Amino acid sequence: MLLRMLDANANRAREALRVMEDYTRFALSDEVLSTELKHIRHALAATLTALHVDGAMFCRDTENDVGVTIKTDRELRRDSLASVVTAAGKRFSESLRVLEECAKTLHPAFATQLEQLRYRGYSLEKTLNTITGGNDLRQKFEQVRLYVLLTDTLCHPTIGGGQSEPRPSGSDRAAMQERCLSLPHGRGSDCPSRWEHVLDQILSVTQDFSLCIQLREKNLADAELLRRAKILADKCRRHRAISIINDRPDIALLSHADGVHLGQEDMPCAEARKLLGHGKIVGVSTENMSQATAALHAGATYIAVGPMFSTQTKDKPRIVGPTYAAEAQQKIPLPLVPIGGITLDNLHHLTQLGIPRVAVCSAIISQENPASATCAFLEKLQPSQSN
Ligand code: TZP
Ligand code: MG
Repeated sequence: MLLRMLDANANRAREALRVMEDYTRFALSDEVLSTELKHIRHALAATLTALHVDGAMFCRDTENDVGVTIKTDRELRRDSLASVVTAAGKRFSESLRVLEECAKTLHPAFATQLEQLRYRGYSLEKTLNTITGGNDLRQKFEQVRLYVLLTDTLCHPTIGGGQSEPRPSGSDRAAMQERCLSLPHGRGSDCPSRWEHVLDQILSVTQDFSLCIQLREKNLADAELLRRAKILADKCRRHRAISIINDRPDIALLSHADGVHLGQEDMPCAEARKLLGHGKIVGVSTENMSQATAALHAGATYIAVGPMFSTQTKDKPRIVGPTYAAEAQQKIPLPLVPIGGITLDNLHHLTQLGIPRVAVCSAIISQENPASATCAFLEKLQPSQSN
């Protein structure tokens, strides 16, 4: 009886390890995790051999096993590869616990070794859960249709202080103006500045994960950048939009934003991934297929491809155009974000390639009415599959 329990649980543990190892190796290409799983597999094999579990196979009686036909609905259905891995993690710790308890009656020293392996399995299970959580973020990013780059100085000058914005009334308004004037540049933390008004307008349009907002500020002091990043992350979270911080993984982490966007000269994607883990979005700017392929292998969540058209927003002499977007769309299995000079008038060059999302800066934030510009873009972009 004991031998049959040992045999069945040794098989369960080995199979569960194989599932996790193959997932980390083939789906994640994660060398560190797949190596750790391989080590656990070898250590388990050594302990089982020492316990003579291999010989327990001769007591196997599958034909008369009453458990073979007992299956629950849950066991027969897995929603995704991630849930297959989650189930494998649980199966591993359960089977190790049974092996450990059985080993106590045979050789208590081996029970301790199995206990250690069970603990290693727990931390791997936790890591894998974080990673599969990261895959959820990727799925969330796939719903994005409009990616807006937000820079205060590029916002329309009338916003937040001009005639087009509703202003606070009466004594509230006077008090707020006084506070604003007493602070450097007339703006303070309790006095929303232009970028914040624009953000509010854009976010007011929809709450269905079709928006992603990137905070793109190149010349701010770190403290101010972090303050704005926290505001952005918080507002996006409340409006079910994705928040991204340009250039700075540290600020993305501290502000609890959803991720970071990196250019070719910024921190390399694989290093940022080490810092942020698998639970954050990492986007990478690319302008050719070799950069796109490198970003894929370095663990990017999405790639930006551009510039598509001529742009005043960034000094980019070489326009790569929709031809590059089409090739990347065909060959790179990541969400793609065309960027650079995209307007309502040239958007069709990208949508006709079947690309469902674009990144836009001036065509939204430099408009007098960013909310209606956002609506106009969203109307022309194909709706998310999951909606
Ligand atoms: N990277 C490539 S083009 C670009 C960036 C940040 C600027 C996009 O701005 P716009 O105003 O939509 O052309
Ligand atoms: Mg950058």
